[in-house]
Amino acid sequence: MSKKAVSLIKESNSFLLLPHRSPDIDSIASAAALALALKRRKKKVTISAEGAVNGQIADFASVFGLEITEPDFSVDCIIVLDTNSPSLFDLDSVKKSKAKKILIDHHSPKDGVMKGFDECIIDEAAVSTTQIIYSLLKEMDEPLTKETALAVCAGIVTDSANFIAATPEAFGVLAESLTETKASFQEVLKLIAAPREQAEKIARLKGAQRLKITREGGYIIVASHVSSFEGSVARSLLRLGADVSFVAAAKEGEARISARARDDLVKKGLHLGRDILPSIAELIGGDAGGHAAAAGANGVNPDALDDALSICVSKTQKFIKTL
Ligand SMILES: [Mn+2]
Repeated sequence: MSKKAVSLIKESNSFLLLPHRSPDIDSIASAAALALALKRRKKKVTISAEGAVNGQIADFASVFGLEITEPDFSVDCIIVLDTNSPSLFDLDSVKKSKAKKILIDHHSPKDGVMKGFDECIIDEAAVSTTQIIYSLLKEMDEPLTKETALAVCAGIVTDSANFIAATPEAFGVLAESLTETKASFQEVLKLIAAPREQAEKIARLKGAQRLKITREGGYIIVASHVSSFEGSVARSLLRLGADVSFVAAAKEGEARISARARDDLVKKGLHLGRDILPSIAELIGGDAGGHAAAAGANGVNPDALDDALSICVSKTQKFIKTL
């Protein structure tokens, strides 16, 4: 863990915490755990994020007495959380700010983006960014509170896809957090339970209806398209039986692809965020990144999505042929 990051944090009095665009539980929980610790130290903290903040995420923040507001870049220190993709936060404003800049993330790093930061704490082995925050708070000698524990655990449960991608270290952090603060796991589950909206259920069903199936070497690769909830749809397609799924979502001037892969292919070396999705980033006019088993791409060219899906599928076939 970075000593320099800890001293940058200790020296600063005002903070802007930036979870990524349309924040998920891990990024808002990371911001929450850090914000609570900083506030205990009487520091001024604002949390801000690009794009829409859904009701579940706003509710999550409000449980901790926090709010997602307009960004104030004229602070002592800016901390970007859970992303190093320039399309997922306002990199230009971060760069222009005179603040000290810290990046905390568990996705595969992008050198170009990291150059803009004074310190980067990147741990790809961490299941969630909250797992990194847990270590950081320890290094800051910050006592673990029940609220912090709940936020840390929420990030671990959601980003490990309910423990499918969990590690012994993540289980360790979970057990330690709950034991030490006498928080219960049911409280964590209550915090992250989201009644699935009708729109998401429809997206999942339409995603399944529009499937294109490709078989390669005993594996099943699927591609589909919806108008939103592409991550949820990509996940649900693995549960239906696919080994790898690519789901595109097109809006006017906006193109997104979400991809998921089963663990056995990942163990054999498939890395969606590093080897598959970056190959279509330019085509859709944006960038791509993520983990081996879960990755995404964002761009501005929805007309290219069909071609992009085909490329993703054929790249995956190529990988399977090497096995
Ligand atoms: Mn995350």
